Amino acid sequence: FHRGPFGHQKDLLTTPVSPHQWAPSCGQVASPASTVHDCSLLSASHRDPSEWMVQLGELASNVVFWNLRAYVNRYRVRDILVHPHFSEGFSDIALVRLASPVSYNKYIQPICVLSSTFMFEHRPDCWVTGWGDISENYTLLPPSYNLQEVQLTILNNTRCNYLFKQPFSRGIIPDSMVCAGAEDGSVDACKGDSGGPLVCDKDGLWYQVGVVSWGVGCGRPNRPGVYTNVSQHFNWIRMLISCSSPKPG
Ligand code: 4AZ
Repeated sequence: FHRGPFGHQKDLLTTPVSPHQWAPSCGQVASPASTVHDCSLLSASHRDPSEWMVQLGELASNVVFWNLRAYVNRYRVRDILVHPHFSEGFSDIALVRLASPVSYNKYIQPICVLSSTFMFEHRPDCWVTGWGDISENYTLLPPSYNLQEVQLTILNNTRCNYLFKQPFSRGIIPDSMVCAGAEDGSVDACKGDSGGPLVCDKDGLWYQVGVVSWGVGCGRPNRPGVYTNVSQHFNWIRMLISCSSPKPG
């Protein structure tokens, strides 16, 4: 189990990302959006588009002199496309298209997307990152300024629906969503992490498997985090990623 520099804080769900762990391969981990294409980022559709100012390559959210750091880049948003099937708990995914192509560097890299998540189930090398709350019980404290990360596992939907059924509800996880975490609740995303990526390393390449969407609290036993299943939206993503604006008229 990987721990960041403050990993002794066992009561917290996530630990800070340290820059030396930020080793890029095919795809890099970013939050609350991830680069899937030269001009396109993935996020959650329940994020308010008017909040958006795209800043890539960031680890700390409290840095004022962002433009003094060589690896950080800012981009204007061309448009934000919300999935047509989006509703509460379904297809919670949005494509943020940028006005200009991203210039990649050591810390800003595109992430890969596969048309199936099957191969990532039960693998130990999946991670979620974000600047959201570090515990359901710490919501009155400001969340960490440093990007947080935690290693978790992908559950299949049959298992996840079984867990959510206990003790009274019905299975509520559709195929457009995927669950991840730990059945004992020791690791999870939390409020404010929404829109960020759930990524898995396979043979040295990073793949985006999920987008942080919702949960029942954070870090509760038998209540894994619920993520948008990115692979289920593969064709939608592929159809819409582009760098050029549609011609007027
Ligand atoms: C949220 O409200 C949220 N435990 C995101 C993830 C989880 C819970 C809440 C998962 O943004």
